[in-house]
Amino acid sequence: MHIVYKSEPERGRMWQRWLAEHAPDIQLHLWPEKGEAEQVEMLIAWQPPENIMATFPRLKVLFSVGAGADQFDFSALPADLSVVRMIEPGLTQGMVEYITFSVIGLHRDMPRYFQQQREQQWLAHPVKPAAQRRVGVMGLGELGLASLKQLVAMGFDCAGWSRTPRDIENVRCWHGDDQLVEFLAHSEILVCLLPLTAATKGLLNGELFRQLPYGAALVQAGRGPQLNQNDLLAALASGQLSAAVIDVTDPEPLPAGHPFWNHPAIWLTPHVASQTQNGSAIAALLDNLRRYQRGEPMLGIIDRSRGY
Ligand code: NDP
Ligand code: OXD
Repeated sequence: MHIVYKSEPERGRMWQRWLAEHAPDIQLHLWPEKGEAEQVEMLIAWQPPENIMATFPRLKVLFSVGAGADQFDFSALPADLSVVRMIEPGLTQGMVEYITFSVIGLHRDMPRYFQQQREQQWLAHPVKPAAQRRVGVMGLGELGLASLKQLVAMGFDCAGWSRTPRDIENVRCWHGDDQLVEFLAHSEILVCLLPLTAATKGLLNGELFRQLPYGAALVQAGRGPQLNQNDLLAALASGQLSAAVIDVTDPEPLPAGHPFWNHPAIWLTPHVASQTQNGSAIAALLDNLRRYQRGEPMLGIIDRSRGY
């Protein structure tokens, strides 16, 4: 089977060596090398080349090297081309770490204490037990579920929100637009792990913030365009929100002088909540390739009608 890889070259070389050892029947060509382009069935990329089908006339599958596929322009891809996103344990574990760290930091008032430290102020505030802290996770997919499992294990009072109904042990689940209000009322720390779709673009806005308990905090690790930045700043200024951990922005990077850079109640990270881990990802990818060869459904196929 012939595959072309078009992303970080170093990872490509590592994956090429790994496949040569573990799956010598698979030929991985590193872009711009294409092998015999008319033999190529799969492309692994963050951004595919223009005129993808003219370049690879027999292409069947486009793999995203990341967990999201919103970076692809679906209108430029033929309807029968399968688009598959990355699901791999290293990426999931990275997100669990980031969400856990963020929730604990917010739960334990760390943005406030860092500000007090800058002001040389020694002032203790009451510590709430985790069981009395209500954490709500938007998005109950691969990453939301794994993060909730850890938060439940730590004793937080957890809730989740998804598009379709879910049943998760020790997590109060709500779904759909009609149940969003109830879910938000439960979320003192709101975590966003939603994919970017027409329905989630701009969802984190002033109207939504007003439905959270007063003084709630936000962890945004989904995609930048989901957040209305001005509404976040207004909610922080009014006290409706007390703090925010922001990993994804629009644009990325933020321009110099953007108010998020120096905001005392915002922790900003440069889209590093989680990253595809080369070693575990190639094993997961090979597993998916074997499924394809056996004629079984691959894991992580994007349903274009849903947008994720
Ligand atoms: P999944 O596709 O596995 O899960 C998506 C979840 O979101 C599902 O539970 C789905 O509901 C829910 N959802 C989608 N649309 C809506 C909606 N309109 N209303 C309510 N719920 C909705 O995705 P992953 O968990 O793998 O990843 C989630 C996102 O995390 C990625 O798309 C990406 O944007 C982001 N990400 C960020 C990274 C970072 O470093 N910051 C790294 C990796 C990913 P249902 O269960 O009903 O289908
Ligand atoms: C991803 C990401 O989707 O890095 O993997 O955000």
